Amino acid sequence: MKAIIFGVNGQDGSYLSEFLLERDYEVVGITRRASTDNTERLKHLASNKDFSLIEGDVTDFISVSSIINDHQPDEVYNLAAQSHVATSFNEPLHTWRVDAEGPLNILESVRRHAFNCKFYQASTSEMFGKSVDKDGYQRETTPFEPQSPYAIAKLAAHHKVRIYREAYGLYACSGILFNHESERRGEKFVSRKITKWVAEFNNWMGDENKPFDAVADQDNIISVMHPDRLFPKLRLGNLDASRDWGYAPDYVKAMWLMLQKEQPEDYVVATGTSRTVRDFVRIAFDAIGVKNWENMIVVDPEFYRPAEVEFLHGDYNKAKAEIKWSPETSFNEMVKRMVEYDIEKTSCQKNTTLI
Ligand code: NDP
Ligand code: GDR
Repeated sequence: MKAIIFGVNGQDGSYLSEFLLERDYEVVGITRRASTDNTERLKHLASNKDFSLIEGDVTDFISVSSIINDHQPDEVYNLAAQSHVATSFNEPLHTWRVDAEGPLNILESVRRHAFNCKFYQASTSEMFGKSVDKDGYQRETTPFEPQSPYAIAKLAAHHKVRIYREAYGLYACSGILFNHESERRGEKFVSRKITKWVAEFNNWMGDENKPFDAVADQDNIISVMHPDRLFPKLRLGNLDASRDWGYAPDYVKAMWLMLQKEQPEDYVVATGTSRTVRDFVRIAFDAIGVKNWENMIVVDPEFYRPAEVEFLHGDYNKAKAEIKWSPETSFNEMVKRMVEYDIEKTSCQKNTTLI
């Protein structure tokens, strides 16, 4: 089997590549041209003979249609996106081109050149926006009420997938995935921003300041033992936003399972539990044994959004019943893994700098 992954060098693309290679797929990954190397998450796959990378950009129909025509894949996964919600308010046109026109370029290329191939689109819980069913969940039937240029572009793509399926009979489906994080998460998303800061803070404290021994002024944390040593506080936006957070390696399995069904359908992929950003911060600090974490953060309006999605809580019962998918990694375990990974990574970087 041959799979093409657009957005292969992102968080999900790297895990999906591993997942498919373990199942004896040939994987062709598409990355857009960058002036410096943007394949950090894929380094460990470089020597795999079944894995190759080629340049391509989803906004360029010629590039996309040549790739589909030349490779004649069995499955195509579109994970490529400008995926940062806050950025979409500043770059709405770019977001539209990548997140709405990009999927259309792929769908049309598949229809013209590889009609029998199966197509997966990365849809998102952001499409629900403010909309929640009376029982407090969002599911496949919940009306969409997007709150950002990102969510609107993704919703346009979501409907295009449905149209290509219903009008042309293409095997095309969308996974409506709720937030999922990992050690490979981009550093601008709140989860990784928190775990990276907590790890750096942990390493700054060092063994000499443990058990925790520091005071805080408005912007900095000050070592009691060495008052000349300062560490800038963690600056965050809305701490009350609530997200249904899962673990990315669990979620790429759901993408694949969807494409193994006889008939294409859309599925919600979530954990069924919702937690606030404040909860995330608390659990991350727990991992380093710090309790008085409220003194360590500053709420900074710079990180507020012009419009916010306050509450996401997914019902994944359809996926559980029809594709036998359930989340495997708990929220606490995921946060702990991310903090531990960042502690290791940060201390290695510190050592490298010293050398
Ligand atoms: P990432 O931001 O980590 O990855 C997105 C990828 O898309 C990157 O590899 C990026 O490449 C690539 N890309 C951006 N623009 C283009 C372009 N014009 N042509 C080709 N490739 C492009 O996102 P995730 O891995 O977290 O998410 C994967 C998909 O799932 C995205 O579509 C996202 O919107 C969606 N999603 C994610 C969720 C999550 O919680 N992670 C939840 C629901 C949906 P580059 O490195 O060059 O920027
Ligand atoms: P989200 O993820 O917008 O849900 O989109 P993000 O981690 O950016 O924000 C989650 C929530 O945290 C609040 N927040 C902050 N967010 C960021 N980035 N930085 C901060 O400092 C900060 N402080 C508080 C946000 O306001 C928000 O409420 C992610 C992306 O992966 C999308 O591509 C995907 O579609 C959705 O998840 C499901």
